[in-house]
Amino acid sequence: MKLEAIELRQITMELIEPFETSGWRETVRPCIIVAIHSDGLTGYGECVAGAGPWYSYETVETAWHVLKDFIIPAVLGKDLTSVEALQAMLKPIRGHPMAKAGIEAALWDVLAQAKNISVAKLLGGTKDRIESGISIGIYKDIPTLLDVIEERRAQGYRRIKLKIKPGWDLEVLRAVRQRFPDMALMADANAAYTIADLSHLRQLDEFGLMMLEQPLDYDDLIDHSRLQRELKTPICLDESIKTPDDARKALDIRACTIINIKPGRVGGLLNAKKIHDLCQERGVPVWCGGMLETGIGRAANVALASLPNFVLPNDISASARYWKEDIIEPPFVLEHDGTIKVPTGPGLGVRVVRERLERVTQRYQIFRA
Ligand code: OSB
Ligand code: MG
Repeated sequence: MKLEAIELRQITMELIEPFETSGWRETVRPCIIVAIHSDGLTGYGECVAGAGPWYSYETVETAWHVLKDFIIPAVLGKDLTSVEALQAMLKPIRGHPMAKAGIEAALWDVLAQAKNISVAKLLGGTKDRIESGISIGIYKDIPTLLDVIEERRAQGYRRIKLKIKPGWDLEVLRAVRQRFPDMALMADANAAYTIADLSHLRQLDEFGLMMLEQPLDYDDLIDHSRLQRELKTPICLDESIKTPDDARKALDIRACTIINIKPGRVGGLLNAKKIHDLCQERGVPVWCGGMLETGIGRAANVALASLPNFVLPNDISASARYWKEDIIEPPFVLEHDGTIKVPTGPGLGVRVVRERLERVTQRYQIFRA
């Protein structure tokens, strides 16, 4: 398929409520929507780099630069029949996984449409619905947090992930456990601790957490391996796993026993699938993380999470958890059983509403072969 034109669009989406982690707070969500035009088809992908270098070093500015000046010139006008071919073309460009994942997702969408199948099917997905969990940020006090959890459970979310940090951890989890003794619960520190906090972190074992996500530094494997030896709670890595090789090394040294897979963080859906396959071979469960995606990125995440080894609840919540109005139709909704349906239509299986997309666009550029 010849990549005849590529569009870049920086958009800003207003979150329904602020999202706060151990390291940053988001009230609006900027991202880049990539569109590929080929053979009369349009494929969409979302680049999840955000406002600042908080979660990773990439930002909307760095991603725009790398897409415009390096990635698009490398692929524009080329005839691409596989995602592997795209990956090979982008190999000389080091790092910048979110920028690469944005265009790669658009190619998956176009390739699937050309075959008249869903991205889920093209990836090898086997599920018709995926388990939906919810990630709950840091709030001003514990009573407020307990009310938020109550409300989310009433909506049908069956697994709750709480953001933690030093000073918002033991007391919070104790209160949550007291109120919800049997709830599926996990915690995500976004790298807020160090190995010097070992004896403090050992106290988390009393809460029966499904897992503790990314307790230590954002690129560490070694200290996590040491920590996992000392904890009963399973460690799940997020930030530290940037490539399939990272995943292999992490499993080899038992730096974690679960992996959170995010296509943006690992350079795209193909690498995400490779990590899934590796973990499946080794009997390691995975789940799909989130980056507060619009419906475009969410649709790709849902497709990914339809692969068989996504056996734990995902950070893929309903559109309404994030946005007043999503940029796709129909929006993703939570079913009564706490799942989200995998779209079956061609490509991403959702319709991008151009008029809504245009309304939130801050910056636009089109590149023609
Ligand atoms: O660490 O998983 C994370 C959101 C933005 C950046 C990092 C993370 C998150 C979340 C929310 O936890 C996931 C979502 O609901 O999209
Ligand atoms: Mg995380």
